[in-house]
Amino acid sequence: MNLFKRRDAPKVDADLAIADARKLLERRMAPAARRNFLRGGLTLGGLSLLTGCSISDNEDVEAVLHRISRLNDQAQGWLFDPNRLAPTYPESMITRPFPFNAYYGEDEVRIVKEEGYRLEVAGLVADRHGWTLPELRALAQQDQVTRHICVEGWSAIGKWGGVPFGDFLRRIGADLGAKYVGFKCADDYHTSIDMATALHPQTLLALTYDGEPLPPKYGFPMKLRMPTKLGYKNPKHIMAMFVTNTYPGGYWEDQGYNWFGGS
Ligand SMILES: Nc1nc2c(c(=O)[nH]1)N[C@H]1C(S)=C(S)[C@@H](COP(=O)(O)O)O[C@H]1N2
Ligand SMILES: [Mo]
Repeated sequence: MNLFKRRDAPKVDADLAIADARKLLERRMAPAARRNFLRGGLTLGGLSLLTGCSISDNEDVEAVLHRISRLNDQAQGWLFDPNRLAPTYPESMITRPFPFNAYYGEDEVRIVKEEGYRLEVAGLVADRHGWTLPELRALAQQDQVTRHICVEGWSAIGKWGGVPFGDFLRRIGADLGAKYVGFKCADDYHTSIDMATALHPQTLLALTYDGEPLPPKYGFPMKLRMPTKLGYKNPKHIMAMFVTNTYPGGYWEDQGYNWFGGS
């Protein structure tokens, strides 16, 4: 249920947004209302009435679509089941080679050195000390073979290992009632996620790929791996994370990609 599916369409796509909003609204309607609704065509104007996102004279379509996207975030948040697990796969199904993707080419992959590296921890947490990689490797680890889905139209199965992120958040005394966890990366990437997903049992602070330390192209020294979210929500080369109640947005999210980004 993602509003904005195309990377090369920086402006939000009205048809996609309407189709998506329609699905969303239908789900929340009584059956009788749904029949009427399906008979009539849905327009941006109609949508604005239904969602309470009014299109005033000086508010452009872009702004309305943005508000619909935020409504979509809220609905996805409500629909997200913190106990439902994403599918896992046998190792024989791993996609080889696993695709590389970033907002730049593979020849520009950021090289982060292990020496001197410390994962910065900030915001609503009790213990803000920075973590070295050996310290993170000493915590209990978990492996998963899951599917990564990119909005650019490909998906691939991979194997990641690392620290269950919920364990890490509890360990650092994070405010688990806060709304967001944000991430800053070694490139100009940044993103943020909802706390329910941060605490999901399959959300991993991934230190390995296919049993080896995460190679630079897949995000050394670490990435956040979430099989319940689309590829762009999974930050690579994490340098800092913070817990906050202030909406942090993200690299693609600020350009119109849906923020919740669940798959
Ligand atoms: N730091 C950083 N993280 C990132 C990106 C990026 O450009 N920079 N791209 C995202 C997107 S759109 C995808 S599909 C995945 C690709 O991860 P992979 O190279 O391991 O396949 O990384 C995500 N995380
Ligand atoms: Mo992606």
